[in-house]
Amino acid sequence: MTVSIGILGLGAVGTLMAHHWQQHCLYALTRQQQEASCRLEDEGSLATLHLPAWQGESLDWLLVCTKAAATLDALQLWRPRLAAVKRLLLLQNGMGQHQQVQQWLDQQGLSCELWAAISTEGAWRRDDGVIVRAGKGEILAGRIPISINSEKSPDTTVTAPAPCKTVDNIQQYQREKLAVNAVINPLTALYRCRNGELLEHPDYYPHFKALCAEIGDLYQQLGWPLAFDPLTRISAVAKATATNRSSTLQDHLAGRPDELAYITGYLLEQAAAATIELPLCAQLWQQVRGEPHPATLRAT
Ligand code: KPL
Repeated sequence: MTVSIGILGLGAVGTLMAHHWQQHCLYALTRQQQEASCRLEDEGSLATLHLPAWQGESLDWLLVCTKAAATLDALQLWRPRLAAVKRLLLLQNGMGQHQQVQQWLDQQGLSCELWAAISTEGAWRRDDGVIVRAGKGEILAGRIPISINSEKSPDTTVTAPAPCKTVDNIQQYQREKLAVNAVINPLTALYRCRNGELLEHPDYYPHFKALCAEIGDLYQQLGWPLAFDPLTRISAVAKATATNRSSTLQDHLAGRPDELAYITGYLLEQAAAATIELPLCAQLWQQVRGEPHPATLRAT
């Protein structure tokens, strides 16, 4: 079935998704409110898609692939047209932004459903602007069950367009991915190294191991079940993505704001709310940001 999908944030992930969904009716939501060309190189062949600018046509899905911290500002820009959107699907790293978006939707009296997605697909932007697909992975999507004002009960037969796989408990998968990102992303940013070096370097590995243990303990104390041993799983991800620069390191190298507020920062907030100490995460935040996280200041 063809569905109508708007894409907000046509970076590496947004472009990859546009190509996945090219049989659907796609629209671009760009800052300039113009059509967009999305170039993707996959296994050596280059394909270009032209997406018309969204003029407010009704959308089954609005995919948001901006950085987590930019989500609300980006949505605010499109506020006058959001009544035409049935579902918002946030495909981003980190956690915490979903609650902010839901609160904002409720304040605005908007009843579109909120969905989250996580992806293990790999893509990066080459200097010439072409997005290069770096690795095939899985995209999981699910409804976020946190709407406060939603009057009608959600239609549980809805599934996100393939290749997204719709799951009931997206929060569980988000937390699992968060554990991975909370180790690899800040450490690679601190040491300015590729993911695989965390396992090999005699100074980085003890830090990596200790952080996996701290995050595993936190999850246990918060009652967040993990379907894996953190050290084993996070080591496997670092190995599988050994030559990658993490998204946080890429942000730092490019001078862009990173998403650590929604990764390490989110864990520090959760820990502080439950009066749990998280010394390594707090220290990492301080080392990477040059100042303590507000949640650790509140705790002292
Ligand atoms: O998701 C990632 C990221 O860089 O944000 C990992 C899994 C760490 C791969 O680089």
